Amino acid sequence: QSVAILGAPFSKGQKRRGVEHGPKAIRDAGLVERLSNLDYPVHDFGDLSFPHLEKDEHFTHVPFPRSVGSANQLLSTAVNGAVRAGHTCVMLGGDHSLAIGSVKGHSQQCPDLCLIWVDAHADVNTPQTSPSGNLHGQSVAFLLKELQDKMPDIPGFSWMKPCLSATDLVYIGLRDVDPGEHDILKNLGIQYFTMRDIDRMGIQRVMEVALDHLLARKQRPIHLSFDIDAFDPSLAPATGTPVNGGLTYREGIYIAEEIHNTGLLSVMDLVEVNPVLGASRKAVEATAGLAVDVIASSLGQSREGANMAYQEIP
Ligand code: DIR
Ligand code: MN
Ligand code: MN
Ligand code: MN
Repeated sequence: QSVAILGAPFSKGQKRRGVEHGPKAIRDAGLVERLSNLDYPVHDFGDLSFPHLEKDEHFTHVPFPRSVGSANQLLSTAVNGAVRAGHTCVMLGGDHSLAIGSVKGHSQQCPDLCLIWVDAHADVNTPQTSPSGNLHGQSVAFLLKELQDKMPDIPGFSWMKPCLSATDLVYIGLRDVDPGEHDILKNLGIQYFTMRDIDRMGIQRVMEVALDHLLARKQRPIHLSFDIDAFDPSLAPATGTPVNGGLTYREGIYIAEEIHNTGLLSVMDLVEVNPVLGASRKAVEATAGLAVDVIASSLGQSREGANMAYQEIP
């Protein structure tokens, strides 16, 4: 198995500039070198280039709908191609609206995929429930079949049809959920683990229940969508919407290791690293270095010191 890295320098799913420099920050933190310590070839396909749209008026209070729509359409084609070529795909954001195209492109190759969303936020607002209007807080609403009748025709998204059911999704790390999002989580019976659940159950039990929920019935490809703001802001300060009380370093790495250990990781997103928002160069390097650690652990870097070679021994 080989790994494909796709950079997605895009920021118009939210209002703070700088997150488009996330892919460069994560590469500068040594991503490719770290992955080359693992046992498979790594192909860095560089950054996608997204067209700049001159005219892109708000849709109700939602900014940049056409820019977000067209960037995601392009990304979905790229992810689809990388998976079709046999790669495990790592998408470097950019803001979390990019998960729309990443998951959609993945689902075109793997229609039975399941989604693990690691985030302080649920990102399941519809334009109607969204307090901010920002599309990075609405990605999951585009993906869920159950919300199709709640989604208006947003300019730029005519290509996008939902591809997941509510039972195909698990959240981990939630601690800032909008009222309309909470209604959706409850009404659709979505499985989620808040930071409070992690406090109560421990991360080991959370991962056991989460993976069982998605995989017990049948083994299927995993899409991991990891928002760096899932981590505590003391560890990941360079991000647009930090929320206190996040994942510890060890909890975040444990999540990644357990997903690796399933052998089913097919595509992962690492999003919302914003190097412009770090208070210092050290803060930016810490955040980007953490992103590299999560990606490496998801792909098989082990704290035990051994790598995948030993897993092959029956
Ligand atoms: C908020 C913030 N729920 C919104 N969402 C963020 O704008 O919909 N997601 N920051 O990562
Ligand atoms: Mn997010
Ligand atoms: Mn978030
Ligand atoms: Mn391994």
